[in-house]
Amino acid sequence: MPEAKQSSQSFDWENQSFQKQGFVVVRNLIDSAVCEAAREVAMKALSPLQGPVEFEADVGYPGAPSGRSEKGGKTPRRLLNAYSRHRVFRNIASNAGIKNRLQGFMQQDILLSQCHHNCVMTKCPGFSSSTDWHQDIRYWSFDKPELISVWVALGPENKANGVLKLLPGSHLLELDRGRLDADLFLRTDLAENQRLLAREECLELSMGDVIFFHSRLFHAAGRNSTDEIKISLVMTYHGVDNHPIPGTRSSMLPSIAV
Ligand SMILES: O=C(O)CCC(=O)C(=O)O
Repeated sequence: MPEAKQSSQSFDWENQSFQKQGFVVVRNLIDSAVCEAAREVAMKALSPLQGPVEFEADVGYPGAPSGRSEKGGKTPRRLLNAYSRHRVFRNIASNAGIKNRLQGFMQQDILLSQCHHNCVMTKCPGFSSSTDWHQDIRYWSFDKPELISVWVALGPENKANGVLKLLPGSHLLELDRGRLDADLFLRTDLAENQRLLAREECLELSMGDVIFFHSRLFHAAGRNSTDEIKISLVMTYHGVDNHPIPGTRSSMLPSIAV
């Protein structure tokens, strides 16, 4: 089969899978040399620590130190503003393999949000937290809840170091408010939610693998129980026709045509 035909068929398959499951994993999409370079930039930004940074202690998730002055309280959770930090991150953000897929999934031209994700997740040994089941859209404000996050593994990701877990198809669910807790995490004490959680998929990743996931897809992640940091670049995109609501956190910085 000619290569062009084969790749358009695999794009169709990815598109169908994304619409149905709310996510797609593309293996080995980013060159390992590019990933190594991005990882090195991230490691340099961690020591000495270059802001802006979100600390584990700031979010208070399970396992996080209780304050910045506590033991481990200066453990970074993410390096913020990845897009403006370094060209290696900008190059990945505008990678053709990422952009073409996003345009296919959204059926329109896309913009990168500087307000959401746009970060390097740095899941550190020792004091990292776990993140309970949530939809990213819960604190975001756009005309439509149609955004896609792109998670680029800059090293191995597995159960031991806190890989992402996803609930396939959950981007299509309309759940009653009572199924979520005060902070809009999925309540795990409810039988109907436990049935949903039985669908959990945990996707082990290698350097250069990319997950595309819908902003309404429920996802969670564990702690890093290894001695090695886990580093991932995470970017969020929306269609050019889907605008942030003026005056909200989602509109604080302009989105970028990549
Ligand atoms: O790596 C994690 O703890 C999960 C991060 C996450 O789901 C998020 O920031 O939305």
